Amino acid sequence: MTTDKGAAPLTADRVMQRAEPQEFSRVLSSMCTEPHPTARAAAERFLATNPGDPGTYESVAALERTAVDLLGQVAGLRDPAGYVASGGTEANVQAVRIARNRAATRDPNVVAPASAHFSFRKAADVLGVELRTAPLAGYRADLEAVAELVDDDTVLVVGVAGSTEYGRVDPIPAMAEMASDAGALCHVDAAWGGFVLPFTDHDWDFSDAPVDTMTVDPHKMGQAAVPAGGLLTRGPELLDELAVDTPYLESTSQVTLTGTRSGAGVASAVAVMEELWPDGYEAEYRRSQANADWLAAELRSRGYDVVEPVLPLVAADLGDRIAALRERGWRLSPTEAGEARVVCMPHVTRAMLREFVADLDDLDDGRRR
Ligand code: 0PR
Repeated sequence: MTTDKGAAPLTADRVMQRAEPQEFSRVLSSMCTEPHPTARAAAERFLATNPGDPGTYESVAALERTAVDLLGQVAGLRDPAGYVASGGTEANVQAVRIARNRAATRDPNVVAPASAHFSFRKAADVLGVELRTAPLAGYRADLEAVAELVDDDTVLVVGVAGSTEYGRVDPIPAMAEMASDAGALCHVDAAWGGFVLPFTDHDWDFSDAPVDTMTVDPHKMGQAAVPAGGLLTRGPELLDELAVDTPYLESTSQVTLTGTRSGAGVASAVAVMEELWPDGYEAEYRRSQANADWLAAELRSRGYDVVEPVLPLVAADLGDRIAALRERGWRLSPTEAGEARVVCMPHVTRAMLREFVADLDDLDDGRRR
Protein backbone atom coordinates (compact mmCIF):
# COMPACT_ATOMS: atom_id res chain seq x y z
CA MET A 1 0.00 0.00 0.00
CA THR A 2 1.34 3.41 -0.88
CA THR A 3 1.29 6.28 1.56
CA ASP A 4 1.83 8.86 -1.16
CA LYS A 5 -1.76 9.85 -1.79
CA GLY A 6 -0.78 12.31 -4.48
CA ALA A 7 0.80 9.60 -6.60
CA ALA A 8 -1.91 6.99 -6.19
CA PRO A 9 -5.34 8.02 -7.42
CA LEU A 10 -8.28 6.57 -5.58
CA THR A 11 -9.16 3.06 -6.69
CA ALA A 12 -12.58 4.21 -7.83
CA ASP A 13 -10.98 6.83 -10.06
CA ARG A 14 -8.72 4.22 -11.56
CA VAL A 15 -11.68 1.97 -12.29
CA MET A 16 -13.53 4.89 -13.86
CA GLN A 17 -10.58 5.58 -16.13
CA ARG A 18 -10.38 1.97 -17.21
CA ALA A 19 -14.05 1.35 -17.82
CA GLU A 20 -17.01 3.45 -18.87
CA PRO A 21 -20.55 2.11 -18.88
CA GLN A 22 -21.79 1.55 -22.43
CA GLU A 23 -23.82 4.28 -24.09
CA PHE A 24 -27.43 3.58 -24.94
CA SER A 25 -27.27 5.19 -28.37
CA ARG A 26 -27.01 1.85 -30.21
CA VAL A 27 -28.58 -0.54 -27.71
CA LEU A 28 -31.53 -2.19 -29.48
CA SER A 29 -32.18 -5.59 -27.90
CA SER A 30 -31.97 -4.86 -24.20
CA MET A 31 -35.01 -4.97 -21.93
CA CYS A 32 -33.32 -2.54 -19.57
CA THR A 33 -32.99 1.15 -20.20
CA GLU A 34 -31.50 4.32 -18.85
CA PRO A 35 -33.02 4.92 -15.44
CA HIS A 36 -35.31 7.93 -15.27
CA PRO A 37 -33.46 10.90 -13.65
CA THR A 38 -35.72 10.64 -10.59
CA ALA A 39 -34.94 6.93 -10.30
CA ARG A 40 -31.22 7.60 -10.55
CA ALA A 41 -31.29 10.25 -7.81
CA ALA A 42 -33.35 8.07 -5.47
CA ALA A 43 -31.08 5.08 -6.07
CA GLU A 44 -28.01 7.07 -5.14
CA ARG A 45 -29.66 8.39 -2.01
CA PHE A 46 -30.60 4.90 -0.78
CA LEU A 47 -27.45 3.05 -1.82
CA ALA A 48 -26.52 2.22 1.76
CA THR A 49 -29.84 0.70 2.81
CA ASN A 50 -31.03 -2.89 3.07
CA PRO A 51 -34.74 -3.61 2.91
CA GLY A 52 -33.85 -7.18 3.89
CA ASP A 53 -33.49 -5.88 7.45
CA PRO A 54 -36.58 -3.72 7.96
CA GLY A 55 -35.92 -3.42 11.70
CA THR A 56 -32.74 -1.48 11.01
CA TYR A 57 -33.49 0.15 7.65
CA GLU A 58 -36.97 1.36 8.47
CA SER A 59 -37.47 4.09 5.92
CA VAL A 60 -36.58 1.93 2.96
CA ALA A 61 -38.86 -0.81 4.31
CA ALA A 62 -41.71 1.71 4.34
CA LEU A 63 -40.81 2.67 0.78
CA GLU A 64 -41.06 -0.96 -0.25
CA ARG A 65 -44.65 -1.11 0.95
CA THR A 66 -45.33 1.96 -1.19
CA ALA A 67 -43.65 0.23 -4.13
CA VAL A 68 -45.93 -2.77 -3.77
CA ASP A 69 -49.01 -0.54 -3.55
CA LEU A 70 -47.96 1.27 -6.73
CA LEU A 71 -47.25 -2.02 -8.51
CA GLY A 72 -50.73 -3.12 -7.43
CA GLN A 73 -52.18 -0.07 -9.18
CA VAL A 74 -50.23 -0.91 -12.32
CA ALA A 75 -51.51 -4.50 -12.23
CA GLY A 76 -55.13 -3.87 -11.26
CA LEU A 77 -54.87 -5.26 -7.73
CA ARG A 78 -56.25 -3.56 -4.64
CA ASP A 79 -54.47 -4.46 -1.37
CA PRO A 80 -51.58 -6.24 -3.07
CA ALA A 81 -48.98 -8.28 -1.25
CA GLY A 82 -45.51 -8.72 -2.65
CA TYR A 83 -42.02 -7.28 -2.62
CA VAL A 84 -39.32 -5.74 -4.77
CA ALA A 85 -37.21 -8.63 -6.01
CA SER A 86 -33.81 -8.68 -7.67
CA GLY A 87 -35.52 -9.09 -11.02
CA GLY A 88 -37.96 -11.11 -13.04
CA THR A 89 -36.01 -14.29 -12.49
CA GLU A 90 -36.37 -14.16 -8.72
CA ALA A 91 -40.04 -13.19 -8.98
CA ASN A 92 -40.74 -16.12 -11.31
CA VAL A 93 -38.82 -18.57 -9.11
CA GLN A 94 -40.76 -17.37 -6.09
CA ALA A 95 -44.09 -17.71 -7.88
CA VAL A 96 -43.28 -21.33 -8.65
CA ARG A 97 -42.20 -21.80 -5.03
CA ILE A 98 -45.50 -20.41 -3.71
CA ALA A 99 -47.47 -22.78 -5.93
CA ARG A 100 -45.34 -25.77 -4.99
CA ASN A 101 -45.47 -25.05 -1.26
CA ARG A 102 -49.21 -24.67 -1.04
CA ALA A 103 -49.99 -27.83 -3.00
CA ALA A 104 -50.26 -31.29 -1.47
CA THR A 105 -48.87 -33.30 -4.37
CA ARG A 106 -45.48 -34.97 -4.11
CA ASP A 107 -44.98 -34.81 -7.85
CA PRO A 108 -45.72 -31.20 -8.78
CA ASN A 109 -45.67 -29.86 -12.31
CA VAL A 110 -45.85 -26.39 -13.81
CA VAL A 111 -47.43 -25.81 -17.20
CA ALA A 112 -46.09 -22.90 -19.24
CA PRO A 113 -46.06 -21.95 -22.93
CA ALA A 114 -42.89 -22.56 -24.92
CA SER A 115 -42.47 -18.78 -24.99
CA ALA A 116 -41.99 -18.60 -21.21
CA HIS A 117 -38.71 -17.05 -20.11
CA PHE A 118 -35.86 -19.42 -19.25
CA SER A 119 -36.09 -18.36 -15.61
CA PHE A 120 -38.86 -20.98 -15.28
CA ARG A 121 -36.30 -23.62 -16.20
CA LYS A 122 -34.16 -22.38 -13.32
CA ALA A 123 -37.20 -22.45 -11.04
CA ALA A 124 -38.02 -26.02 -12.02
CA ASP A 125 -34.44 -27.06 -11.45
CA VAL A 126 -33.94 -25.51 -8.01
CA LEU A 127 -37.42 -26.35 -6.75
CA GLY A 128 -37.62 -29.89 -8.05
CA VAL A 129 -40.80 -29.43 -10.05
CA GLU A 130 -41.47 -30.68 -13.54
CA LEU A 131 -41.77 -27.97 -16.20
CA ARG A 132 -44.18 -28.85 -19.00
CA THR A 133 -44.02 -26.52 -21.96
CA ALA A 134 -46.96 -26.18 -24.29
CA PRO A 135 -46.48 -25.43 -27.98
CA LEU A 136 -47.59 -22.07 -29.34
CA ALA A 137 -50.16 -21.00 -31.87
CA GLY A 138 -49.32 -17.67 -33.50
CA TYR A 139 -46.62 -16.90 -30.91
CA ARG A 140 -49.07 -17.32 -28.01
CA ALA A 141 -49.91 -20.22 -25.74
CA ASP A 142 -52.11 -22.76 -27.53
CA LEU A 143 -55.01 -23.30 -25.12
CA GLU A 144 -55.69 -26.86 -26.24
CA ALA A 145 -52.06 -27.77 -25.79
CA VAL A 146 -52.03 -26.20 -22.32
CA ALA A 147 -55.20 -28.08 -21.38
CA GLU A 148 -53.63 -31.35 -22.47
CA LEU A 149 -50.68 -30.85 -20.13
CA VAL A 150 -52.64 -29.82 -17.05
CA ASP A 151 -53.45 -32.68 -14.65
CA ASP A 152 -54.08 -33.35 -10.95
CA ASP A 153 -50.43 -32.68 -10.11
CA THR A 154 -50.35 -29.27 -11.82
CA VAL A 155 -49.62 -26.61 -9.20
CA LEU A 156 -49.19 -23.63 -11.51
CA VAL A 157 -50.24 -22.46 -14.96
CA VAL A 158 -48.03 -19.69 -16.32
CA GLY A 159 -49.16 -17.11 -18.83
CA VAL A 160 -46.84 -14.55 -20.40
CA ALA A 161 -47.99 -10.97 -20.85
CA GLY A 162 -45.35 -9.48 -23.11
CA SER A 163 -43.13 -12.35 -24.22
CA THR A 164 -39.37 -11.90 -24.33
CA GLU A 165 -38.92 -12.65 -28.02
CA TYR A 166 -42.06 -11.32 -29.68
CA GLY A 167 -43.89 -9.23 -27.07
CA ARG A 168 -47.00 -11.41 -27.25
CA VAL A 169 -49.77 -11.70 -24.67
CA ASP A 170 -51.17 -15.13 -23.83
CA PRO A 171 -54.95 -15.66 -23.41
CA ILE A 172 -54.69 -14.98 -19.68
CA PRO A 173 -58.39 -15.23 -18.65
CA ALA A 174 -58.77 -18.67 -20.24
CA MET A 175 -55.51 -19.86 -18.70
CA ALA A 176 -56.49 -18.56 -15.26
CA GLU A 177 -59.79 -20.40 -15.54
CA MET A 178 -57.98 -23.59 -16.51
CA ALA A 179 -55.70 -23.23 -13.51
CA SER A 180 -58.55 -22.66 -11.11
CA ASP A 181 -60.50 -25.65 -12.50
CA ALA A 182 -57.44 -27.80 -11.81
CA GLY A 183 -56.98 -26.42 -8.29
CA ALA A 184 -53.72 -24.79 -9.41
CA LEU A 185 -52.53 -21.22 -9.22
CA CYS A 186 -52.18 -18.89 -12.19
CA HIS A 187 -49.05 -16.78 -12.56
CA VAL A 188 -48.68 -14.00 -15.12
CA ASP A 189 -45.19 -13.05 -16.21
CA ALA A 190 -45.50 -9.38 -17.10
CA ALA A 191 -41.86 -8.66 -16.25
CA TRP A 192 -41.41 -6.59 -19.38
CA GLY A 193 -45.01 -5.91 -20.45
CA GLY A 194 -46.40 -4.70 -17.13
CA PHE A 195 -45.71 -1.02 -17.67
CA VAL A 196 -47.14 -0.86 -21.20
CA LEU A 197 -50.12 -3.23 -21.03
CA PRO A 198 -52.29 -0.94 -18.85
CA PHE A 199 -52.62 1.32 -21.89
CA THR A 200 -53.73 -1.41 -24.27
CA ASP A 201 -56.92 -3.45 -24.67
CA HIS A 202 -55.30 -6.73 -23.62
CA ASP A 203 -56.75 -8.75 -20.73
CA TRP A 204 -53.74 -9.50 -18.60
CA ASP A 205 -54.04 -8.22 -15.02
CA PHE A 206 -55.60 -9.12 -11.66
CA SER A 207 -58.82 -7.28 -12.53
CA ASP A 208 -59.22 -9.06 -15.85
CA ALA A 209 -58.91 -12.63 -14.57
CA PRO A 210 -58.48 -14.69 -11.36
CA VAL A 211 -54.70 -14.32 -11.52
CA ASP A 212 -52.92 -15.32 -8.29
CA THR A 213 -49.38 -14.07 -8.70
CA MET A 214 -47.55 -11.77 -11.10
CA THR A 215 -44.08 -10.66 -12.09
CA VAL A 216 -43.82 -7.00 -13.08
CA ASP A 217 -40.39 -5.41 -13.17
CA PRO A 218 -39.74 -1.73 -12.51
CA HIS A 219 -36.21 -2.18 -13.90
CA LYS A 220 -37.49 -2.92 -17.40
CA MET A 221 -40.22 -0.70 -18.91
CA GLY A 222 -40.69 0.91 -15.48
CA GLN A 223 -37.43 2.87 -15.93
CA ALA A 224 -36.14 2.13 -12.41
CA ALA A 225 -32.49 1.43 -11.68
CA VAL A 226 -31.31 -2.19 -11.69
CA PRO A 227 -32.07 -4.18 -9.54
CA ALA A 228 -35.80 -3.71 -9.14
CA GLY A 229 -38.06 -6.60 -10.04
CA GLY A 230 -41.57 -7.04 -8.73
CA LEU A 231 -43.52 -9.96 -7.31
CA LEU A 232 -47.21 -9.45 -6.55
CA THR A 233 -49.59 -11.88 -4.93
CA ARG A 234 -53.34 -11.68 -4.52
CA GLY A 235 -53.46 -11.39 -0.75
CA PRO A 236 -50.86 -12.02 1.96
CA GLU A 237 -51.64 -15.73 2.40
CA LEU A 238 -49.92 -16.63 -0.86
CA LEU A 239 -46.86 -14.60 0.03
CA ASP A 240 -46.77 -16.32 3.43
CA GLU A 241 -46.09 -19.61 1.66
CA LEU A 242 -42.56 -18.24 1.28
CA ALA A 243 -41.96 -17.29 4.90
CA VAL A 244 -39.00 -18.71 6.75
CA ASP A 245 -38.18 -17.91 10.39
CA THR A 246 -35.46 -15.35 11.00
CA PRO A 247 -34.46 -15.95 14.62
CA TYR A 248 -32.02 -13.10 15.18
CA LEU A 249 -33.63 -10.27 13.18
CA GLU A 250 -36.14 -7.79 14.52
CA SER A 251 -38.65 -9.18 12.05
CA THR A 252 -39.57 -12.78 12.73
CA SER A 253 -39.81 -14.08 9.19
CA GLN A 254 -38.65 -13.36 5.66
CA VAL A 255 -40.37 -14.14 2.36
CA THR A 256 -37.69 -12.98 -0.06
CA LEU A 257 -35.27 -15.34 -1.76
CA THR A 258 -32.25 -13.13 -1.20
CA GLY A 259 -31.34 -11.77 2.23
CA THR A 260 -29.52 -8.48 1.90
CA ARG A 261 -31.28 -6.57 -0.85
CA SER A 262 -30.93 -3.38 -2.82
CA GLY A 263 -32.53 -0.37 -1.17
CA ALA A 264 -31.42 1.60 -4.23
CA GLY A 265 -33.65 -0.53 -6.40
CA VAL A 266 -36.61 -0.09 -4.06
CA ALA A 267 -36.22 3.68 -3.72
CA SER A 268 -35.71 4.19 -7.43
CA ALA A 269 -38.81 2.14 -8.23
CA VAL A 270 -40.97 4.22 -5.91
CA ALA A 271 -39.55 7.51 -7.16
CA VAL A 272 -40.09 6.74 -10.83
CA MET A 273 -43.52 5.15 -10.37
CA GLU A 274 -44.71 8.16 -8.38
CA GLU A 275 -43.40 10.40 -11.11
CA LEU A 276 -44.71 8.53 -14.16
CA TRP A 277 -47.75 6.47 -13.16
CA PRO A 278 -49.96 6.64 -15.08
CA ASP A 279 -49.64 9.56 -17.53
CA GLY A 280 -45.87 9.47 -18.00
CA TYR A 281 -45.88 5.74 -18.67
CA GLU A 282 -48.76 6.11 -21.07
CA ALA A 283 -46.88 8.77 -23.04
CA GLU A 284 -43.81 6.50 -23.10
CA TYR A 285 -45.89 3.57 -24.29
CA ARG A 286 -47.42 5.61 -27.14
CA ARG A 287 -44.02 6.88 -28.26
CA SER A 288 -42.42 3.40 -28.07
CA GLN A 289 -45.30 1.74 -29.89
CA ALA A 290 -45.22 4.40 -32.62
CA ASN A 291 -41.48 3.75 -33.00
CA ALA A 292 -42.06 0.01 -33.26
CA ASP A 293 -44.81 0.49 -35.84
CA TRP A 294 -42.60 2.87 -37.81
CA LEU A 295 -39.66 0.47 -37.82
CA ALA A 296 -41.87 -2.47 -38.81
CA ALA A 297 -43.24 -0.49 -41.77
CA GLU A 298 -39.78 0.68 -42.88
CA LEU A 299 -38.41 -2.86 -42.79
CA ARG A 300 -41.43 -4.30 -44.57
CA SER A 301 -41.17 -1.72 -47.32
CA ARG A 302 -37.63 -3.02 -47.92
CA GLY A 303 -38.89 -6.56 -48.28
CA TYR A 304 -37.92 -7.95 -44.89
CA ASP A 305 -40.25 -10.32 -43.05
CA VAL A 306 -41.45 -8.63 -39.88
CA VAL A 307 -43.42 -10.10 -36.99
CA GLU A 308 -46.25 -7.67 -36.23
CA PRO A 309 -45.30 -5.62 -33.13
CA VAL A 310 -48.28 -6.14 -30.83
CA LEU A 311 -46.30 -4.38 -28.09
CA PRO A 312 -43.22 -2.16 -28.64
CA LEU A 313 -40.96 -4.97 -29.81
CA VAL A 314 -40.08 -5.67 -33.44
CA ALA A 315 -38.69 -9.00 -34.62
CA ALA A 316 -37.52 -9.03 -38.23
CA ASP A 317 -35.70 -11.49 -40.40
CA LEU A 318 -32.61 -9.57 -41.48
CA GLY A 319 -30.97 -12.65 -42.92
CA ASP A 320 -27.29 -12.79 -42.06
CA ARG A 321 -26.95 -9.06 -41.37
CA ILE A 322 -26.96 -9.15 -37.56
CA ALA A 323 -23.20 -9.73 -37.34
CA ALA A 324 -22.42 -6.83 -39.70
CA LEU A 325 -24.76 -4.54 -37.78
CA ARG A 326 -23.12 -5.56 -34.51
CA GLU A 327 -19.78 -4.65 -36.07
CA ARG A 328 -21.18 -1.18 -36.65
CA GLY A 329 -21.86 -0.95 -32.95
CA TRP A 330 -25.54 -1.93 -32.86
CA ARG A 331 -26.26 -4.04 -29.79
CA LEU A 332 -28.62 -6.41 -31.50
CA SER A 333 -29.45 -9.98 -30.58
CA PRO A 334 -31.42 -12.67 -32.36
CA THR A 335 -34.50 -14.66 -31.42
CA GLU A 336 -34.16 -18.42 -31.25
CA ALA A 337 -35.51 -18.53 -34.82
CA GLY A 338 -32.84 -16.04 -35.92
CA GLU A 339 -34.81 -12.80 -36.34
CA ALA A 340 -33.24 -9.56 -35.14
CA ARG A 341 -35.06 -8.30 -32.09
CA VAL A 342 -35.49 -4.55 -31.54
CA VAL A 343 -37.01 -3.73 -28.16
CA CYS A 344 -38.35 -0.19 -28.31
CA MET A 345 -37.36 0.83 -24.80
CA PRO A 346 -37.58 4.47 -23.70
CA HIS A 347 -33.96 5.13 -24.76
CA VAL A 348 -34.72 3.96 -28.31
CA THR A 349 -35.58 7.14 -30.22
CA ARG A 350 -36.88 7.65 -33.74
CA ALA A 351 -33.56 9.29 -34.67
CA MET A 352 -31.73 6.18 -33.52
CA LEU A 353 -34.01 3.94 -35.56
CA ARG A 354 -33.53 6.14 -38.64
CA GLU A 355 -29.80 5.72 -38.23
CA PHE A 356 -30.25 1.98 -37.87
CA VAL A 357 -32.32 1.72 -41.04
CA ALA A 358 -29.77 3.90 -42.87
CA ASP A 359 -27.00 1.53 -41.78
CA LEU A 360 -29.04 -1.41 -43.02
CA ASP A 361 -29.54 0.33 -46.40
CA ASP A 362 -25.84 1.09 -46.54
CA LEU A 363 -25.01 -2.57 -45.92
CA ASP A 364 -27.36 -3.64 -48.68
CA ASP A 365 -25.98 -1.02 -51.08
CA GLY A 366 -22.51 -2.36 -50.37
CA ARG A 367 -23.70 -5.88 -51.15
CA ARG A 368 -25.29 -4.85 -54.43
CA ARG A 369 -22.17 -3.01 -55.56
N1 0PR B 1 -39.68 -12.67 -17.72
C1 0PR B 1 -39.62 -12.11 -18.95
C2 0PR B 1 -40.83 -12.08 -19.81
C3 0PR B 1 -38.40 -11.57 -19.39
O1 0PR B 1 -38.31 -11.05 -20.61
C4 0PR B 1 -37.28 -11.62 -18.53
C5 0PR B 1 -35.96 -11.07 -18.97
C6 0PR B 1 -37.41 -12.19 -17.25
C7 0PR B 1 -38.63 -12.71 -16.89
C8 0PR B 1 -36.26 -12.26 -16.30
O2 0PR B 1 -35.98 -11.00 -15.81
P1 0PR B 1 -34.57 -10.63 -15.15
O3 0PR B 1 -33.58 -10.63 -16.27
O4 0PR B 1 -34.83 -9.28 -14.56
O5 0PR B 1 -34.28 -11.64 -14.12
N2 0PR B 1 -35.81 -10.87 -20.31
C9 0PR B 1 -34.56 -10.42 -20.90
C10 0PR B 1 -33.87 -11.62 -21.57
O6 0PR B 1 -33.59 -12.61 -20.89
C11 0PR B 1 -33.62 -9.84 -19.92
C12 0PR B 1 -32.64 -8.94 -20.50
C13 0PR B 1 -32.58 -7.67 -20.00
C14 0PR B 1 -31.76 -9.31 -21.46
C15 0PR B 1 -31.65 -6.80 -20.46
C16 0PR B 1 -30.82 -8.44 -21.95
C17 0PR B 1 -30.78 -7.18 -21.44
O7 0PR B 1 -29.83 -6.30 -21.87
O8 0PR B 1 -33.63 -11.52 -22.75
